[in-house]
Amino acid sequence: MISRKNNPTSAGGENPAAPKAPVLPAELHQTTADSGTSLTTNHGLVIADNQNSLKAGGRGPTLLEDFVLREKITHFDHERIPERIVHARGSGAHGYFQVYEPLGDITKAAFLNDPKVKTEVFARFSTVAGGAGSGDLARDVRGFAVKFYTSEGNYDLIGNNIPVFFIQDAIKFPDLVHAVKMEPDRGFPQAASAHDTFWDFATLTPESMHMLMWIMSDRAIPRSLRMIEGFGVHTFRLIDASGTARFVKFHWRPTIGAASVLWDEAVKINGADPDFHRRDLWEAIDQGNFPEWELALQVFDQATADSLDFDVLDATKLIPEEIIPLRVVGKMVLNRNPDNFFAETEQVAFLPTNLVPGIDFSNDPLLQGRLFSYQDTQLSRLGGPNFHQIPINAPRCPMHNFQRDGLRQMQVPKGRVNYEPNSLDGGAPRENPSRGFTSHAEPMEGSKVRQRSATFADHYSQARLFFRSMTLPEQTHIVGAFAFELGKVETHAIRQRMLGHLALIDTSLHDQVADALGLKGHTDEIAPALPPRDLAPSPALSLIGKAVKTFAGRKVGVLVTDGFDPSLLTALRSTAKTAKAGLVVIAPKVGGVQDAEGKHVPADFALSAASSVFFDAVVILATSPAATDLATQAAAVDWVANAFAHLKVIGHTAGAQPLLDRGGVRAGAGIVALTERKSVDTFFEAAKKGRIWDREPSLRRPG
Ligand code: HDE
Repeated sequence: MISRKNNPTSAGGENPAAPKAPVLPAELHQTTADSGTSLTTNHGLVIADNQNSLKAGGRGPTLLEDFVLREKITHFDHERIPERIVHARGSGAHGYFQVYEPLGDITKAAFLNDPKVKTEVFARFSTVAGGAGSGDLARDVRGFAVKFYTSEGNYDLIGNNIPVFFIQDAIKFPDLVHAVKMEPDRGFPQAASAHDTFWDFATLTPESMHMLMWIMSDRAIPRSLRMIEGFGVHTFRLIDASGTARFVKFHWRPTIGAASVLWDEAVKINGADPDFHRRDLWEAIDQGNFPEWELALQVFDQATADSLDFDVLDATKLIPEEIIPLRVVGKMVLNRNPDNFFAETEQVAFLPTNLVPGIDFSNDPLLQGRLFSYQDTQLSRLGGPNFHQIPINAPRCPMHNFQRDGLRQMQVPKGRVNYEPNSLDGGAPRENPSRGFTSHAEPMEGSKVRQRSATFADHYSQARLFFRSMTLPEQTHIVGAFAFELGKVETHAIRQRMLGHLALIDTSLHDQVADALGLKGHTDEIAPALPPRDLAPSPALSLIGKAVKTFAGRKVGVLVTDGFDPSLLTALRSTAKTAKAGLVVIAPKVGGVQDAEGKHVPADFALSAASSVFFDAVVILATSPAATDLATQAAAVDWVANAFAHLKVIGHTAGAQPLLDRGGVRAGAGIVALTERKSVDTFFEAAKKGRIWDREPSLRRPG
């Protein structure tokens, strides 16, 4: 505060000799013009004072003349650009992709043919429905977009963590997105499908049934962005050097396995740390635990496509791995965090039209619409046609053409030739039929129609296939999700309609949801375009069924109290390190505790700041008096009760019992008494297997 006493000019009138109130500690001021880097305006003028605006007297009005202030504030006023209409909330990282062996038998794409080459990539993961500031744990599909900066130009594989989509034709996309986003009159809910407009649209759109099953499954609430699968969704084409085209479906598989959280956990994580996924990705990369995915392909020819009982151009269908197995072809490693979130993660512009020779589109009508949309959206997001010059979007290979000028042109093209053909500049770029991109010459004929192919008409069989491929806990979670979402819907008729669809998908699913809602006998009769068929289940679709038994990339939270046994913490630390897992020490207060040997042990977090929902398994190293005291504290009791309710493995000392009792922890599978070194191994062995699913039926039922 500048007081009147040391500011004698308050009554007006200039007094340059008046003492100035210090604003910053002296060492933070740049004291001499020549030391260090000088702050400048955007035009290079060195700034002498970045703490005070130019005023008519120390307490007088600010002068319009203050161009330094005006430049700074004007720039600030324009710092935001329109967020993405979908996928606004995203997190990105740099890395590389490397193919395991040349794929010349199926594609001529250069980056898929040289195992020595590490192709630079930038990946962005996102939720779809919420705004840029929404919570990470929304029930939603996750975007999985990868830009490969190849020697032949940028290739963008823009997929999701779910292999199918809500709609079959691009013309329905604006309706779908309007329906799921905030309702237009009230502006809520944010990042949630649990509202009337979404379920109204979905229940009137039978083609969405298969995707609804995935969205209501655990896939929509991942444990970590490092633990999601990715899918190209559409059928694409690969072209080999002889020009032979084959169909392909793209898959990404995380090497540490795919995993999800429970819905109750998701809700709590969103409150305790809305940046949970973004932070997790950042910290993993920062600590050198680089996330990795293998790229796998389902490659098939036209005859195989014709033999399938659905249309491969229909994005609401998947090809079970049991029918066309995955060929694992390479690996992506994300090993560098962005330097600047805005410049990179926000400004990255993915385009399904970014292709390289050897890869091509199919006629999937959803994909065809995307080919136009992404380019178009960048024009308004990034302010004009030169967004490819932004460093994160620029190709790493040479790029030459005669496109010129436009808003935000950053280059200074030389010479008088800006057209082709020309004879004035012998060195000017020319088309190149031998290396250039050519579209697959697919024969075409047909009438110009607005029509949905009859081969797209089965909306229920694969929804049924998905449900029946799930393990029991996964099926129960789907029932719970439907019950939650439909429970939030206000219009009863919408619930009835959805029950009608569920009855077509699977009778037991329908009955369980109707029961959870308390709405038996409220089911609409729905006449399907085609009656659903029983297809062979695909166990590969189950997350639990194929869970990787590992604790790598996971995190254990260790709650310590005064007087705890430090040898157990040492053993936990070293085993966690060997398991490539994280360990976080939590104490009642962030200042830490004194161990049994009287040594001060610092804490990473206070109990109140590190809810047990952040961890994959927990340990309580408590003495009996400390546990008795903690048992009177709601935060500690919740910590333990939540870990138990979220089916986590819990390691504990004998002294922790009073707290365990208060938290309702019952002895049984996954509750490991920690006594000496060996018991620490037992704890990690149990934690590796993931959640204790058998505990769940006794703790919650859908509804
Ligand atoms: Fe997108 N989608 N989308 N989408 N999409 C966008 O492009 C669109 C679809 C996907 O991290 C937008 O640059 C249409 C399917 C991802 O920046 C926009 C249709 C799949 C991302 C757009 C679809 C996706 C987007 C918004 C139906 C899975 C985020 C900002 C025809 C295969 C990429 C932008 C990133 C983003 C349009 C359907 C994935 C508006 C019209 C299917 C991962 O152009």
